[in-house]
Amino acid sequence: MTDQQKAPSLRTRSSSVRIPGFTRLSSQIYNLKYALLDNSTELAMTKAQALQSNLDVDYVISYRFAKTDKTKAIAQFEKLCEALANVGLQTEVRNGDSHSVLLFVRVASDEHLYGEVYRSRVRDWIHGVRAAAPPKETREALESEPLYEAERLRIIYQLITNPTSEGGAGITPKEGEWEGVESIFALHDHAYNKDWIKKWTSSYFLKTEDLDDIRNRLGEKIAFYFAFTQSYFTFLFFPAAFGFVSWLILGHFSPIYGLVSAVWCTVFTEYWRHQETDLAVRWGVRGVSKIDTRHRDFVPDKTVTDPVTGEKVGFFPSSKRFQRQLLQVPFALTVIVCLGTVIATCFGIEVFISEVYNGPLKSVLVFIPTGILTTVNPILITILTNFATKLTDFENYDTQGAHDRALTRKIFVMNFILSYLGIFLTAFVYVPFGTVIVPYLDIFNVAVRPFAEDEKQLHHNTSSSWSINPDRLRKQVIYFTVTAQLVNLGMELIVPYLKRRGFAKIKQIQSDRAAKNGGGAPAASASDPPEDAAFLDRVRKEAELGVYDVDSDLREMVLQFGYLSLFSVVWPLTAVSFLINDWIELRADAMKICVEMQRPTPWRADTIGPWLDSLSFLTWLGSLTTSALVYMFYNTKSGPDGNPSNIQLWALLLTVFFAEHLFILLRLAIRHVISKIDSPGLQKERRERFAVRKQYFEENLNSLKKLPSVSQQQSSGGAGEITRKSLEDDARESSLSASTPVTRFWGRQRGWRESVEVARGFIERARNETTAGEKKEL
Ligand SMILES: [Ca+2]
Repeated sequence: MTDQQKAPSLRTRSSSVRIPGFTRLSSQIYNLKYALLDNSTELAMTKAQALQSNLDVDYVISYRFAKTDKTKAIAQFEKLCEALANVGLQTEVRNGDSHSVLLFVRVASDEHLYGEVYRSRVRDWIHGVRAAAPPKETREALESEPLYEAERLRIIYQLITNPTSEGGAGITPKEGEWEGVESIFALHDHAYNKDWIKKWTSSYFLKTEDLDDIRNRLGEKIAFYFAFTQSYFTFLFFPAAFGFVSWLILGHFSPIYGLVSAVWCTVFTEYWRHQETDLAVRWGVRGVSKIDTRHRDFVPDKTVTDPVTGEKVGFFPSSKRFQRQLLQVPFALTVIVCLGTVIATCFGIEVFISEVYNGPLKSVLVFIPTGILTTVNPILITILTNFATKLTDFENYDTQGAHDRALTRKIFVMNFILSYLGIFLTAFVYVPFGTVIVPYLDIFNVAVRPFAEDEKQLHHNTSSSWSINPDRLRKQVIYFTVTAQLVNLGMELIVPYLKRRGFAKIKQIQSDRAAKNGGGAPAASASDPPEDAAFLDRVRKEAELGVYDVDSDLREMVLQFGYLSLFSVVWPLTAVSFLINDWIELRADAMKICVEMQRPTPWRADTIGPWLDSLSFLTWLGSLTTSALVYMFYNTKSGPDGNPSNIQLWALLLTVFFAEHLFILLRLAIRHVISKIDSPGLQKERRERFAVRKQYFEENLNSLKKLPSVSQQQSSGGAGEITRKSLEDDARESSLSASTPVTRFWGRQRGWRESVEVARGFIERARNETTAGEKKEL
């Protein structure tokens, strides 16, 4: 049986693996969630119909005028419709909720769309995203490579939002003159969504075809998120199994587990790097991240002529940008100081209350730090994120890609501190220096003084009898890897729902106020044509939904990976928890996109971007923390006793240094091995490039074929018997006629046949001499 024969039978077997009972449950959840979204009292039949069809609508533009002057709003809306009509879009208007208008947009003619598609594909070809130029005939191009839904929606979205200089309508939602344009969104395909959720919740594994489906519907950027999470999930099986065995046999802080975990993290990171390329080729997007779209808020210093293209372009000196980028250092310090102070203070209070303080209300007071963290941190993060956005704008990047990368890096720094600082404090401050520091925590007396009945309770067991709690580190890791993950998952599904309700309320108040000023407005649905009522009701609800941000989901996964690479040696079951969590996470995120968010605009991507760098960084840092943790805790079965003299600083540094170098060697080796793996995507790329080369080669050779080739000339020109006699005649002849030494030298033999003939003469003569010599010797 060949491999090809085997493949289909394997596929049918794996797809028949279904989770009993789960399919029904999942579709019930979907219906329930949708019912929450939809609280109208219309007949179920019409509602079902409204969910089935999008009536050919490509995009909906929500235009809000609650805060603008009426005549100004009308003038601006007229401008909006005109701009859209100019780029070949047909418009249709309906009444929206609370002082808004819904503008439905679709492409006026297929011919117009095909033109745009062709333009987009040619642009890709010029940028090297596709190997071959698309066929000149658009019909032919679309037949050989049909338009997929995400491509169609992306091209129309770009038609609406691209600047007029690039052939778009130049609509910038919520910005500048288009402030009234609240959102531009496509309508959900509910039939597909329902199938999607049903399919995913009923199968254990996602296949590449499932990811292709996401790519076709929601675009490559979102597909990359799901592909990454699925890859990570599949990889988790090994550390989960190994972690479980190691938890049973090896215990905590096992150097063997630490080593295996470091190898695994490296293999995963490098494998993903490889797979990313493979998927990018499979989806035909390799190189799209290199197509630079101009950053909208870029402010050039001056205009210069590009030495390469000869075009006039805005220029901002990179030395000046570098000076501005230096502000990242004080920014990072500010982040560390702000977040670090809050986290360290809460940490101190927590240690003090749970381990030093022994007065009344202890069980309640231990929640003080959690309270502070959950209230202060979100506020701090909002402020710092604003700061990061302003700083990135100030750095003035000329391309959108560079801007996004710079912002992501800053956000990663913030999240890094938020996620890991607590555990770092326990492992590297509390444990080694606990006995030195804890007595100073008496300053937190102030916090609990009102509750204490006498002085003794405040200093119950400091310094003399106090010893560190060996279980604290493990408990903390378990908290972050189990409890916090579950809380995150819940928040992800609940927060958008609450947010939606909150915004609906605010808008209601806003329009109520407007109504008071300008007289009572009728309900939005009052002017609906009866046959569209259910559909419009549904569109109004989708208009209220949030905008999906795939980066926040990616960030969540990368930070989760961080716990595994940095601290899983503390608690080897970490991967088991993540394995379960991520199976649900993948489905919950799909559900979130379908129900809680507007249909995302399908953007392209060929990588998970700067998050890949974060992944590499966390893997590298993991080799440091794991070796340090193993060194500090391995010998003490019950945990360290907290005496700093037990930990030799030089030995710790040596261990870390050695482990880090070992890690770098290991990574080089793994990267080398993985780069040798061939994959269908890479084969496809090579095949395409070969086909292109062959095509050009043949096209150019066709013109050459008219000329006779050198060998033909010789065989036809040099006809006739070649004898030594004729050669000698020729040589004599040429020596007479040729004038320069060079032409005489090269004129002795014509063509390779004559060279062979002359050489044969030499060789034969030589053999005769040697045989003669041999005879003499005998
Ligand atoms: Ca998520």
